[in-house]
Amino acid sequence: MTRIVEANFATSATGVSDSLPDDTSEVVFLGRSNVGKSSFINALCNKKGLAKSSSTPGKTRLINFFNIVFLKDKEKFIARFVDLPGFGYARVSKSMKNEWQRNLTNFLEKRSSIRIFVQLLDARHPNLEIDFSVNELLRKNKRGDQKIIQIFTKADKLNQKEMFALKKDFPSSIMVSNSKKTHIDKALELIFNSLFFEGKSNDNI
Ligand SMILES: Nc1nc2c(ncn2[C@@H]2O[C@H](COP(=O)(O)OP(=O)(O)OP(=O)(O)O)[C@@H](O)[C@H]2O)c(=O)[nH]1
Ligand SMILES: [Mg+2]
Repeated sequence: MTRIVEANFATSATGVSDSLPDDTSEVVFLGRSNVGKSSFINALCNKKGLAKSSSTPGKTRLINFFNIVFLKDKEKFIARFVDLPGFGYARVSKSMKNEWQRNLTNFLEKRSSIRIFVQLLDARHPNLEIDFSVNELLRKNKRGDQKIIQIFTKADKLNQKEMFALKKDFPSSIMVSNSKKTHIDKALELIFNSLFFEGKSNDNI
């Protein structure tokens, strides 16, 4: 079993230029505003309030870095989690929105320490245009040493029939609930293995 034994906030940045030195492998969490990125980080780390979450979309406005220590078979592994502002948040001014989007895209393309892109999608809305375009952007720009992992959040909001249909459409994705803590361990295992063990294996999409 893999566990996160240490998780601490490191710093915030607005883009590549004021980010930490890129000396540690990073897992970035991205997706639409309010999809549950910050809550997912807290669930993975089993640490409430580590990343600030809120029912108001647009809570995370900066790029937030967390120092993470995994423990697997008595061995420690070091990484960083990166909580990003959400895409597609409407209630900010247009110029601010464009600047965010540009900064974020620039960060995803230029930040050399990113190893894993964890793309989060809302289990209730699996086919949104904005998620497809983010996925396109990632696939087009990702380097050979980078992977994309797709995870659906808010699985607790689906009934059995809806869950069955989602699994049929996305057979290799993981469906988690941050509030009910379901399949968090499965997601953690996938992230850990992709980060440290799988070499250049395929994305889960
Ligand atoms: N029912 C349910 N609610 C969730 C889940 N994950 C997150 N939420 C709720 O969704 C809201 C948004 O969660 P955040 O973690 O702040 O979302 P975010 O993607 O970080 O949002 P931004 O920082 O605005 O981009 C909060 O009210 C959470 O409690 C989940 O798996 N199930
Ligand atoms: Mg957030």
